[in-house]
Amino acid sequence: MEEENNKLDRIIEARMKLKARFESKMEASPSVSDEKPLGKGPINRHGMPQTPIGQTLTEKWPVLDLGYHPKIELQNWRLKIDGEVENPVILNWEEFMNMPQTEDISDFHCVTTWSKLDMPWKGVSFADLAALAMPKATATHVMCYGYDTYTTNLSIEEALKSDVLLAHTVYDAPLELEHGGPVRMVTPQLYAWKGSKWIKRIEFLNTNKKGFWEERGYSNTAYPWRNDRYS
Ligand SMILES: Nc1nc2c(c(=O)[nH]1)N[C@H]1C(S)=C(S)[C@@H](COP(=O)(O)O)O[C@H]1N2
Ligand SMILES: [Mo]
Repeated sequence: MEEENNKLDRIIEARMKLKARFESKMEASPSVSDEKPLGKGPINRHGMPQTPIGQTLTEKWPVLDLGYHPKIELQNWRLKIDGEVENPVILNWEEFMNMPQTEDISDFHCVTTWSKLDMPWKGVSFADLAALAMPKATATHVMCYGYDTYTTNLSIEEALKSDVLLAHTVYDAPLELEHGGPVRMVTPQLYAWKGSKWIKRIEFLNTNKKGFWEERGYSNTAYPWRNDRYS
């Protein structure tokens, strides 16, 4: 019990350090700082128009991926966090589920122009995982890897936003295989391709590298309210 409390204290302390280190970059990011975010509808939880420019709302939840749905049994599931960090870690399922759990309702914006609102996710926040591994002062970006060989890159200040989760549950049920179960990342303030389904590794980088779609002309930054789809 005491050990559990110590672990939680360590994570909280590390989170505060990370917050202090990235706060100004997070505040300068488009979803918070843009004077005229592009879109329509009521103002959402981030202060942005609910429907980003060029998006259409859908009730359905399409499946978009490379066509291969890797089935990982929970006893074989691992999440590796490495690269430019003080404490590289490999979490198994039990260790992952013993991390602090976060619930958040957020919107999902696919670059192919559909958006799905108010998805109730549950999982471990990226910020808590980053706090566990503690990125070195030189770290600026992350590369996320899926079990299907997918990769995608994003900046640490975007990944640290409080609604970025490694989610295992949605609509009160375990995340289905076709949507990236057992665990996928979600990035509600960026286009959804920045959230790897079937996530298996988060690599911290001291430079920006391109992932699968980024290599093929998609944007490095992927800001929905800037129509920032391609580079
Ligand atoms: N591992 C992995 N993650 C992925 C993809 C993929 O092909 N492989 N596709 C991305 C794209 S382009 C989108 S729009 C969303 C789609 O998530 P969904 O199939 O649950 O709607 O997942 C993203 N994450
Ligand atoms: Mo997509």
